[in-house]
Amino acid sequence: MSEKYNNLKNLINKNGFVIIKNVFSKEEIKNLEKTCFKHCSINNFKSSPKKDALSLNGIDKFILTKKFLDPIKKILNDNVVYFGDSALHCKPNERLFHKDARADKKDPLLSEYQIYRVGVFLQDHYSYSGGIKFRRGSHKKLSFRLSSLKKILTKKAGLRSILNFGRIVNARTKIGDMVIWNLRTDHSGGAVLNKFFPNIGFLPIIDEYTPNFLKKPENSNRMAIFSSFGAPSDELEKYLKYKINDKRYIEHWNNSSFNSPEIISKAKDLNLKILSNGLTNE
Ligand SMILES: O=C(O)CCC(=O)C(=O)O
Repeated sequence: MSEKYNNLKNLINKNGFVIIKNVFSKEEIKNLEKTCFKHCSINNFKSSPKKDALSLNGIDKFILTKKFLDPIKKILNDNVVYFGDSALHCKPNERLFHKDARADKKDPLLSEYQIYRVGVFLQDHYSYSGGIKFRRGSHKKLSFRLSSLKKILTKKAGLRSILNFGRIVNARTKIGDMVIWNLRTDHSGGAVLNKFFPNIGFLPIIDEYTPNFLKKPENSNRMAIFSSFGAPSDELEKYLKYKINDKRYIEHWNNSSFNSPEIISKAKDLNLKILSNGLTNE
């Protein structure tokens, strides 16, 4: 495994996210872009396919490679579970800082959460808006909501866990880069790059109301693959239990399967454990 990944675990533990440069060649992304374009064209880029990315023809071959999996394997000490919580996005999500951790009861300042999302953008976001932004260190903080206040009042979390003022970072990925973030990290899609200060990350609500003349332009199509992985853990079990009972996600599970002999054999070669439909082993 490449030595450039040696520091990934430290970086992601410290910041809540990492941006890894040049994981893929331009040609590899160009080929993947053609595949994604076909899938996104089916609904004219108005919505994203309602099945898991590993069940999408062509994208399965991209995910099930050493190149794609090596960084997350390094972060998870080669003990990696795939559970069918991945997607091809044919447009950005709403601009809003949010965490993707679910059924997460512990104090984030004092506990680890070993579930991560890997993102690959099919277009440049160094000079174009529409990428992703993160709040540094927010994986160790609670979100601003009533349940967090309850955790503090019932002493399940300390007051320090609510002071969430880390720097906002625009990922500014180039073609071939990869981002990985902890599911506890605050992130928002559709990141706007200010034309004059692209390295200053503003709140998503400010991005939303930034006039066009102050923005770096958007790409004509915006596609990205987001793929989740975790270490076998109590947190992962709770996460899956929550997700498979979430009505908004039923269609996703029902439309996805990872039981083809090709997928099973590739996963085995790559030492990747696949939970089919988030439920059963293999
Ligand atoms: O489309 C985006 O950039 C947002 C992705 C996102 O929020 C997620 O995958 O959790």
